[in-house]
Amino acid sequence: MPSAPFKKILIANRGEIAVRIISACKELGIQTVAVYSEADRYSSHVRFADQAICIGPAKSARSYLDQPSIISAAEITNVDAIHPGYGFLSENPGFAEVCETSEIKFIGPKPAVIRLMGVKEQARAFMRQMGVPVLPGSTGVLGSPEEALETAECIGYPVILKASAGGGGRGMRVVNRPDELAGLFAQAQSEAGSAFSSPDLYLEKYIAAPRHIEFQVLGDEHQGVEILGERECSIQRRHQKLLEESPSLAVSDAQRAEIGAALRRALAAAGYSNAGTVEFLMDEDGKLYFIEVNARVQVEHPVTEFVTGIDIVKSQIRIAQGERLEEILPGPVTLRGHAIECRINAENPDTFVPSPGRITGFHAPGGIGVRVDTWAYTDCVVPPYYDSLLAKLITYGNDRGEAIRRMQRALSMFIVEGIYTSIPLHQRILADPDFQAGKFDTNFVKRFMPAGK
Ligand code: MV4
Repeated sequence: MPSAPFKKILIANRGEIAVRIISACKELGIQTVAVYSEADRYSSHVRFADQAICIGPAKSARSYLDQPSIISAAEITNVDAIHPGYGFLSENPGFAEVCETSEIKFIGPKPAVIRLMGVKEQARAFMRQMGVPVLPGSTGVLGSPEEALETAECIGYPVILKASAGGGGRGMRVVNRPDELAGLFAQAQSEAGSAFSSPDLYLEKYIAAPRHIEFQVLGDEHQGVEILGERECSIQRRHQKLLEESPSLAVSDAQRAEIGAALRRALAAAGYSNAGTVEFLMDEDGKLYFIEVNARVQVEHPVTEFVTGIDIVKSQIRIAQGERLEEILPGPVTLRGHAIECRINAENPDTFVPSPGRITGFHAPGGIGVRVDTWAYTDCVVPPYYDSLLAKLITYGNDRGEAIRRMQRALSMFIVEGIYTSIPLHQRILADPDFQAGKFDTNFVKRFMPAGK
């Protein structure tokens, strides 16, 4: 049953995460195949991989999302496995199935598990049954606006309607009063129907000023599960995270242990194998409630790597080779020190308008406790077709204060010329007394927006 070690992996992604996955493969002695669109011919992942294949035009739908092109590239190069990174095909159960049929290992959970976690209402029901705290709300999909009204009366307003096939903040409606419900239900249903595969809705108690906290997990193919602490991801704007840290100042040791134990049971029962993230909202009383699972590696995984000393991407690959967590991990998981990540985006720091173009000068900081994950270099071109993430700057310190000061000095030594970046916004956030005191929720970044938006 445990498959042989991989000789060659295809990376079905681009940008910094493709480079990150190539790094892990190099350290494991695994050959790599990059795929790229016509817009990415001169991208770093193409240069660093052992082989590279152009899979189509710039538009993602015709390249990084084009399953036949990617499978063909995998077959031509005779790879053993495909690493999907994040975004694109990473949580597509159909693609995971196609890989299986083509006898290529998909580095991720089994298709049925991806599917369960992708149907948000089912993931919520599963977690509730397993004793993980979930928000008061509907049981199963809402059959009608009348049923929604009954449930809302039961739990009290405000409530939030969510698309079962949604996630990441799309297709949600906050309902403050009973008379608004029918109208918002119809809106949410039609939006969900056209944006996602299904119009199914469910309902939860609405938390107006939550913290967004997520637990990093690793599951192997033998029911082994480990919890790698949590990340604080409340510093975001319009569901785009800007800064993440680990651990969260708001999570107590007792809470971490309690949620961790429940998640170990739940994910082992689900047969979860791969790296994954379990998202929670923390209410004003400091209680944590499950909201959804991300069945992939995440952008912000390096903060967890710093505080645990565990290489999450290498772990993903070794899990997919059939190895057990006991073999992969150096010992019991412990958290030490504090790590912060700033997402350096190619965008105007005041308006958030994307800023593609040529980078005419580039210098990344280094030194103790500093890590830069990037695909950028002097004279590279940031294409307008994809997300604007240029680099991730991650700092580690013995405590949060040291990690913050290290981030401030590293930002001051980060040079990107020729385009706008979010660096000045990060500097304003880090200098904010409330940020420094750890007093913030998901509304924090609004104070830096011109019209408070
Ligand atoms: C919520 C919520 C308040 N109450 N659910 C947005 C992303 C998606 N994963 C879940 N989201 C939210 N769900 C209840 N019951 C507020 C949000 C939310 C949010 C969550 C995490 C990080 C940033 C956010 C920004 C606005 C709304």
